Parts: sequence; C-alpha cells; structure tokens
Amino acid sequence: MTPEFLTVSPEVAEARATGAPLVALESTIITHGMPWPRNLETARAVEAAVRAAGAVPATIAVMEGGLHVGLDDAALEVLAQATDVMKLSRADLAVAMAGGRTGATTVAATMIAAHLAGIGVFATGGIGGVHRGAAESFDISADLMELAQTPVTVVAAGAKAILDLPKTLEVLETQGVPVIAYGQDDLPAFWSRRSGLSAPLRMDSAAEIAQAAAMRARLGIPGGQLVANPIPAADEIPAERLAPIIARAQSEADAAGLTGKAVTPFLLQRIFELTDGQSLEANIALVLNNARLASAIACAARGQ
Ligand code: PSU
Ligand code: MN
Repeated sequence: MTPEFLTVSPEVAEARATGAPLVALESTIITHGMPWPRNLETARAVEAAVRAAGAVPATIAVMEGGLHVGLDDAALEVLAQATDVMKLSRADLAVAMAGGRTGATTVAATMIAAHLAGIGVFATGGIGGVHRGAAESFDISADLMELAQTPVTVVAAGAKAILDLPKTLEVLETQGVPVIAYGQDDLPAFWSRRSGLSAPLRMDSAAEIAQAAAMRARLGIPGGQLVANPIPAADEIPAERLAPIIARAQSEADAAGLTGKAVTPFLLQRIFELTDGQSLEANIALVLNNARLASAIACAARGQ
C-alpha cells in the first residue's frame, strides 16, 4: 500500500495500522521560517501538542533523497541546524529525491506527501499566497494551487500578513478552495486576529470541518480546505503596529532584488529583527494553536 519511496516512521506506521488520528506537519517552517534554536524547540513543542491532543504527529521532509513521513528527533535536529537545505515545493520534490538531496517541504509539498501517506489533516503557521506587487512580479505561492488539487485540510492562521490578502482570497476563490475562518467572521492575518476582510466561510467546530472535508470527497470535488484559525488574543500583535514594519521589510526585499523562494524567508527574518523578536513569539504561539485545532479535526474525522 505504501509506495517504496515513502519512509514512514514506526509511530506513524502504527497509527496508520490502528486508524489513529494523524496530523501532518511541514519542515520549511523549521529550516526557513524560524531561527535556531527556537526552530527545533518549536518543532518538538508542536509534535508534543499534537500528542497531548490525542493525535499522532507526522513531520515531513526529504532526507538524502527519501521522502520521510514522521521524523525522529535526530532528523529534526539535522534540519534545524542545517543552513544549505533545499526549500521544496511541488516543482522541486521529485528533483530533490532523484538527486539524493535533503530538503524541507513547504505547504504544497507537505500536502502531496501527506496525501500519499493517507493523512488528511495538516497544521502549519501560515500558507504562502499572492505577494504584494504581484501585478509586476507574478509572485504567487504554489500553495494556493496545491489547495485546489490535493485533498488535505490545512490549518493555518490565515495567509501570512506579508502578503496581499485581498488578492490571495481572490485566487483561492478562483481555484475553488474553501477558506473557512474558525470561530469568527473576519479572516485572521497570521500575527493578528483580524485582517479587516471577511472570510468567505465560517465554521465553529472541528467536527463540522471534518464533515465538510468528507462531503467534498463524496462529491468528487478535488482539493483541500484552508482553515484560518486566529492566533490566541494574548499572543497577537496588532495589525496597525505591524503595518509599517511589513512595508519596510517589503521595500528592503524589493531594493535587494529578491525573487522566488528567497522572498518569504527574508521578510520573516526582517520582521523578526524589526519587532525585536516579538513576531517569532507570536508565530510559535499560532503554530501551537493550529496544531491543537488540526488534532481536534483529525480526531473528529476518525469518529465520523
Ligand atoms: N508558516 C510559517 N512559517 C513559514 C511557512 C509557513 O509560520 O516559513 C512556510 C511554508 O512552508 C509555506 C512557505 O509553504 O512558508 C511559503 O513560501 P513561498 O511564499 O515561497 O511559497
Ligand atoms: Mn513565491
């Protein structure tokens, strides 16, 4: 049943055998999203949060050409310390594997691997989307098109606020991706609870979200769902405070001529510096919060 190129950890294999709820986790957030050593602490804490919520975590990465679903602590540490690891999206996954490379999976590549392993729920921080200035740069994350075609429910704190959120919503609508705000009407904006934009859809329970995924599959509609889970109030950074910081980071990225995969890691790192580390604390809090909701959805799906 498992393709030969997929290496499933013993814990994940057992969960699959017994039908225990599984939650996929990505690895780009470890290698390109957070600085050492908080990245490793966070990767461990997110796995612990999933276990505490009654599900089994499956962190996904390519290690020396092998597509791993479920990483042991040594592999997490290798990724967290590495400085030359590839950032793998849909376009890169097969090339990295064929070349025996080590790479971290983005939301798009993690969805592909999760689906291959039979995992339907995935927790991350914030998905990629349409970048500011996209009318000129054409920079639109492959995460959006992946959501349209791969049947995984992705729990994020909205799209990252460094993006053009109205355009990101428009692309998701065009692609037929349900954007479901959890427990509020407003679309969350990653580090902030509110974006000022209404989310297209709203749900208030994990069970309903699991039911919607099952119904989409029964209807034969390809693709997943984006669940936009607001950061806890105690951890948020108000959008007004972040706005000038994001604008400054973006203009520095433009001035440096950054393109492609380099843009998002640069912006996250500059915002970390310009907020004296506060953005990282918020990022960690929202990822943990997403891991808890994803676990609840995975548990609800199992019971249905
Ligand atoms: N969530 C975070 N930090 C991150 C990411 C998500 O809190 O760094 C990563 C995800 O892997 C996502 C990627 O797929 O950022 C988006 O990259 P790009 O904009 O280049 O598509
Ligand atoms: Mn991009």
